[in-house]
Amino acid sequence: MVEDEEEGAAVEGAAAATTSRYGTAALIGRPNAGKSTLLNRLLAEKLAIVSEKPQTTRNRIVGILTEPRGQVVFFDTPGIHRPLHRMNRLMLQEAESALQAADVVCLLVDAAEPFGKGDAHMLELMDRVKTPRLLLLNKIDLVKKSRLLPLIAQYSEGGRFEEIIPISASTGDGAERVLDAIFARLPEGQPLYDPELLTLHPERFLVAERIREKVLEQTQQEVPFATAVLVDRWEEDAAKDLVRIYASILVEREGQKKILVGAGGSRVKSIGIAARTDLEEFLEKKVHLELHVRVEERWRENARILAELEREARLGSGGEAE
Ligand SMILES: Nc1nc2c(ncn2[C@@H]2O[C@H](COP(=O)(O)OP(=O)(O)O)[C@@H](O)[C@H]2O)c(=O)[nH]1
Ligand SMILES: [Mg+2]
Repeated sequence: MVEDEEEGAAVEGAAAATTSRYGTAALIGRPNAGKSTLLNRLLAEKLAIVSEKPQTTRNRIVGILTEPRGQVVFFDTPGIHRPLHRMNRLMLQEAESALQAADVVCLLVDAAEPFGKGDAHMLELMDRVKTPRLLLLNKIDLVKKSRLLPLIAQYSEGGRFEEIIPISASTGDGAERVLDAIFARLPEGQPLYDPELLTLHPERFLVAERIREKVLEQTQQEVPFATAVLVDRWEEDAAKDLVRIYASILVEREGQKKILVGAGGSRVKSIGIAARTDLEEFLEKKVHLELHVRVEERWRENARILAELEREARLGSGGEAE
């Protein structure tokens, strides 16, 4: 990681008034608990893609929050689940390494769902973590207050959690308390990153993710899980203030390709329109988007393709792809 002299000085100046804290916080939990929704809420920016389908997040997503009191680097992680493919095993590694690296661990639980085996497994995992742990009971907008109290009592047993905070990542309820609880547990230190920096991922990864989000929105059953997006080409046309993006949507079988393309190309066209609208807002310029659906048999087991996807997501110093 490169440190920039001038930026470092600016950060110090801004933070001189109060004690500054710096550290990392991991968002951990089962698929669909609301980790990515919370990350976006805390950053007040849509960084991680969100969907009602489980296993939407496949990589560790880094989001940076800078306030006068300091800087938190968040790790949003893939949900902890039973891995069926090589890809899913890599997803679990991403979650576990975030768990080990963090200064504070936040376990998110969907409070609207009954406690199950998966939740018991999460608690076992928490028992192996040495860092301060917070429990965030999410989706309280869907839960009656009378149901919340027994849940809090249940999770208090064992004394694993330093705080139990009911939240709604969707409405923002409880978000300030979460930040207070995290900052209180971070070591003192100077922020490492430019306060303007939101993430360390290359822009083309964030773009591929947003395209994938539209695929998730517009497909059902096994198709979302069998899909990956790769940006093949990215051409800036400065004269027209336009960017041309050519991306491939990978599927595993011809049948899935047929579904994704749709009758007369209607579905991929509709995905393309939704993605272009979103990307124009995100990149703040006109976007020309071309999507190409490609069959890559068993790509979720294919080390070469997984490595390529991993490379795309790789953390840089932010901004452009290297
Ligand atoms: N009602 C409600 N829905 C939520 C809340 N947080 C997340 N969701 C929804 O739950 C689903 C999964 O959210 P996501 O952030 O992708 O979960 P993740 O897999 O843990 O990252 C999405 O449909 C979200 O809109 C919440 O606080 N309240
Ligand atoms: Mg997620």
